[in-house]
Amino acid sequence: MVLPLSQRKNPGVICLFDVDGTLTPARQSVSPKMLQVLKELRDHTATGFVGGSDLQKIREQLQLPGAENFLNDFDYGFAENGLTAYRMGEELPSESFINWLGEEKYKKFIKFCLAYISKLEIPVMRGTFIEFRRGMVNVSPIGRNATVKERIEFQDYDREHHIRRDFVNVLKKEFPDYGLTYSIGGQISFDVFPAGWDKTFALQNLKEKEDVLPGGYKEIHFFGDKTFEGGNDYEIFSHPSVIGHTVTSPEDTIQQLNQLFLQKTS
Ligand code: M1P
Repeated sequence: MVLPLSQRKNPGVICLFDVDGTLTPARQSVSPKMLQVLKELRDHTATGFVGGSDLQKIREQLQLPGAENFLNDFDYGFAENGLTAYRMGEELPSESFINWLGEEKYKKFIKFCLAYISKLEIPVMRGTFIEFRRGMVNVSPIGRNATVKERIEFQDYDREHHIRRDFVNVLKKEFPDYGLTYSIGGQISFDVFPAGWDKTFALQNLKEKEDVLPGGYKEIHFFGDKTFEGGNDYEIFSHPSVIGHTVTSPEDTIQQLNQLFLQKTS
């Protein structure tokens, strides 16, 4: 049974988690051990995930085959940096990237990206170079259809040749007045969204009524692996209301939770 927020061992404390590299290996499934730790943690604090990917992809990663709706395993679920938001399994109102930017500006931007990608010289190109999402657009020079092996190879290639970094710099110069933020969060792509629509966007949904959680949240912890400047966890990690924790892998996340909240040695 899930305890009401006010009856957790540390009421007013919440732990938020990035998904890729923090709760799961990049684009892979969560382990049963991680799910067990998160379940135990929920007796101590409120919990939530804050992923850059859309809900469908996060579901593929956090919901094991045959399991019930994974949104019920967390108090809050934030996909696309919080543009899609759930509280206690119920969807909250959301925003959209296309409404914010407008069709004409969006088309100009996409055409430029596709033209730029068409001129790239990289070892492998697959399909789905641009993915349109509710709260952002995701741009991938190799294409989102790349296999796990091709992803890793691209990531290594990109570390040496800075394909994504250079692409982002060109976009910043080409569209200086668009008010966009670029975030290299994963292995093969970067996310583009309105300035301020980074993971801090999710924080506005953490306001609880006095009768549900007297005094609201006093400590917001965030765990992420891309907490460096330019990484997609950086803004929420360094937000003044947030206590940020950098992790190196899902195993490290478990270890830190054991030390901080579960009083276990792993
Ligand atoms: O959650 C981190 C990133 O995961 C994916 O990135 P990639 O496919 O490049 O590994 C994407 O879903 C991206 O939007 C997200 O930020």
